[in-house]
Amino acid sequence: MITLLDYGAGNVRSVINAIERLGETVRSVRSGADISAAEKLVFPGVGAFGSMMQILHQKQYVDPLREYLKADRPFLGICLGLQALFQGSEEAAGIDGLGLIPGMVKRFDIRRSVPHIGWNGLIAKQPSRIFNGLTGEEKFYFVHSYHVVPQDESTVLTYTDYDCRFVSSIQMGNIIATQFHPEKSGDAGLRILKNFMDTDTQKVQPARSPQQTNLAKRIIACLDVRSNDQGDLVVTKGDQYDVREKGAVRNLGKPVELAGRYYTEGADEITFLNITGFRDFPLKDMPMLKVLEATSKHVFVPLTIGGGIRDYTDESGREYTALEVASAYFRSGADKVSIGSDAVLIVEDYLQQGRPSGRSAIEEIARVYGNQAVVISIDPRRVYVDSPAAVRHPVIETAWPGPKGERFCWYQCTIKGGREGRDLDAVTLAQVCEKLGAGEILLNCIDRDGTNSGFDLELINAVKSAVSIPVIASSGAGCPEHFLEVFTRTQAESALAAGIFHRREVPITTVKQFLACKVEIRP
Ligand code: 1PR
Repeated sequence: MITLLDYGAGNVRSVINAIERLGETVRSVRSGADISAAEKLVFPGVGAFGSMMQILHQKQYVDPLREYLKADRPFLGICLGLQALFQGSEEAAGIDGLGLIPGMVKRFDIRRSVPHIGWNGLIAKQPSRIFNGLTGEEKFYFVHSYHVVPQDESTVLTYTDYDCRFVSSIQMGNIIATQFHPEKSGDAGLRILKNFMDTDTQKVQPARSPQQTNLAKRIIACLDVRSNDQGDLVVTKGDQYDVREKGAVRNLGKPVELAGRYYTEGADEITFLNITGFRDFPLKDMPMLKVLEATSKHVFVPLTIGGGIRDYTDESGREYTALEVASAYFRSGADKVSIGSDAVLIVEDYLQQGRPSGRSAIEEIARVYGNQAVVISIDPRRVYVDSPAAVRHPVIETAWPGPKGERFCWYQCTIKGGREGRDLDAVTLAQVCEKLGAGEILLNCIDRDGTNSGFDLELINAVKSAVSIPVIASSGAGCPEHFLEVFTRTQAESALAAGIFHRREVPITTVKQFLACKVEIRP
């Protein structure tokens, strides 16, 4: 029996699913007494440090938790569940942590993108039972902007490199805590969870511990989902966003099945886009929530969901906030939500008012679930112009001139799945969204979508150089060489594809085999 400290902040479903997959039962903490009675306690912290500590205090969990830890009983902290063990965090000045380990939690002060999102390795500093069965070459999924800085090294279990060397897990007797997410780290992560639960397992060093680690470039499989004309929820795929062929919506498979296939083939992350979310209310008949629930039972890599994340009033006049919609997705197994159309409207409002509203979906969701949980999906289209002076948007000189030989273009944002162009460019959108608290950009390109002609490197370079958050390059992948191109000619942290995977033209395994030894990837 595993006791789970769920304080209601985010996606604990994945942790429950992972533990259940390993044959254990999970009981959630309902009172401080449950903590005291636990045999093995798992604390998957989610969200922001300040709100986590406030909720722990409100629920009167702090004292029983401190007692439990002081008694050196089996404990696994994950992400914020590691940070909570320290004295405090730069994320929440003046708010004390549990103070078990002397030291502080600090924000990354580095030249690379923050949050640190993706798969990275571990450098072992002491033997541990959690290394059992691992080779040492595995990578694990991280997503965080802050890292722990203990006063001395005695508790350090592993280090990880990301422009600096930081502590990625600690061990102190029976207390183990990781900055990475074992529940989102595929088979290697499940192995770590199992090793934690098997308290009799011996402490070992991994067979090989790397001298240094590198963040892997991520390969993401994207499933555009909508109802077809028969009312079935299907994975579809458009050509430049047109998903109909001979009048009917293309049907490329069932969402849960396909996600399972991509997990097995080695996808580093899976994204679902509910492409008609702009007109349907996602919480109405809730098919996407069911898709997420079912997927997260057998897919142990990060899941992102997009489509329809905005404020909404239903037929009976009941109002829902974007935060409520996002919360329903997180509870169903999503790790990140992606906001498309609403982000454009939010940025338009910001530019008009000259300041943030403080209440936009981006700000609200980032405040509760953390910046890393908010992805902005941009659907831009090229607009060619004769000269940079022709428009007031940032313009690039392009190597692919327009139909009339125009040498310049800008990238116009669209909403409602590309149906409506707005007077806003993709670079400005990305910059403002970062300011408002977005943690990552999913950069589509309508011109390249479904064309198999390669990613729009000019677009990716323009947006990537304007922001300091990670960028997912999307649209146009047709062969493994396109992934190499996007990873060597742009700074994009990850690349997403749909059509080539759905049609089995190029499996994910082939992309990874091709990239191995050329760029850092998760094996
Ligand atoms: O606006 O917040 O409701 O979100 C709607 C979401 O649905 C947005 O993220 C938007 O990108 C997406 N979407 C809307 N309509 C379509 C469509 O195709 N008709 N799909 C659509 C976007 C782009 C990618 C695609 C890549 C890779 N599709 O998802 O997977 O372009 O494709 P490829 O590798 O085959 O070239 P909101």
